[in-house]
Amino acid sequence: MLKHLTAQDPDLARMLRDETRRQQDTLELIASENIVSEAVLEALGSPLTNKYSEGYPGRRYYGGNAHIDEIESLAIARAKELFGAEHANVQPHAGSQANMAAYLALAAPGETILAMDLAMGGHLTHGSPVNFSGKLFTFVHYGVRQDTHRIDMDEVRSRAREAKPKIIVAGFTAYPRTLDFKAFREIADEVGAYLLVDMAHFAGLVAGKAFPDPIPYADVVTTTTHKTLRGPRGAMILCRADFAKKIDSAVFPGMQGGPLEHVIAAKAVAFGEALRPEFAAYQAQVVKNAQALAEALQAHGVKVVTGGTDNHMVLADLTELGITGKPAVEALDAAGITTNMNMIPYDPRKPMDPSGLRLGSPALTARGFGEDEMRNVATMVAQTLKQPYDEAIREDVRRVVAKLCEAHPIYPDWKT
Ligand code: DSN
Repeated sequence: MLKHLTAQDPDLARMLRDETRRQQDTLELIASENIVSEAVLEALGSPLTNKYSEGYPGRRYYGGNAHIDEIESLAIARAKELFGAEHANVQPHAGSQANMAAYLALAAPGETILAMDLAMGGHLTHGSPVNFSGKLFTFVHYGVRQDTHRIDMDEVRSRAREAKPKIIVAGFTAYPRTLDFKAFREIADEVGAYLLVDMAHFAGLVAGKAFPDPIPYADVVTTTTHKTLRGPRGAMILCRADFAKKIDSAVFPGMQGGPLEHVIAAKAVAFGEALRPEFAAYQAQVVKNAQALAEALQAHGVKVVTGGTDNHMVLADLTELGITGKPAVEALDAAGITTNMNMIPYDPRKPMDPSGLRLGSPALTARGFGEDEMRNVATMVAQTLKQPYDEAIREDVRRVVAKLCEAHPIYPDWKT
């Protein structure tokens, strides 16, 4: 592996191997990350990166696209089959671009969009003032109830009635429960809004039938392809046939230039994998593993937001442990466990050192971890959070982490 890179650029080759080794030797608990197959990696590292193919299959602005057309058409066909969607655009480079294209297709700059507040579990592109979304559109937000920390559809309805948005967005980055798409649809219909579902976090669960299906209810669905869906870093947009032209024009020429066809090929590979029956078994295990993690953390005295999870993530509330998000991430990192700090609902602290820690099960489940191993992981997380600077505990945790990682290897070909 890396024969040419090692000869030509040994420094970079070393860095690449170091990162691959870090992935092998640590426990990845970031809820938005995953471990792709070697087949996905091969498509990503292919000569397809050389090609310009602005436009869409059969309608390109450059010659030489016969094979690229075949590849992109395959990705589109597989995406449609996987989600039962009428139309798919597989070109968005990332989730932010997918959301930008969807907003621009459905609303004019300045118009109103209703979405989940970032501080309550939404996303930067759901109208944060520092993001293009908050600068270009007028966002209003719903959150979660203070007593249950769950979305209250009555609140969504009253916000929608007040604001009369052009678009209602359903989707989250830090909410450990499912969404009621039927209720979102009813509210959208009542106020004459489009319903946009951003399923970036739970797309894989939807494909594996481990989460409610938004496709029958939404006008447009955006998603990344690299989270629970377990494909390459990138995104796509699914929509009803009557929105196809608007969505395609919003992506190109509206917002992007040449598509990344090597990434689109890798998306096709990942969609092919997701169409196999074992993918549903993987997604069911992702949820079971997150639930085992949540239960075991609570048994160790770590509070989790909403008291559990219905999806792939657990949001720990560190308030009662006397540690905040930033040192918690650093202590876990030092023990070989990778996580991210996160705001919890009604967090009195700031995003750079909030009161929460977000944990997820997709990557460890991809490595073959089951519920017993997740309970073991929960014990180590709890020990570290309670005694973050205890060297003996850190050493013990590191030893168990090393054993677990060795038992679940990734990318054996990349060692050399
Ligand atoms: N950065 C992603 C996440 O971690 O949830 C969202 O874009």
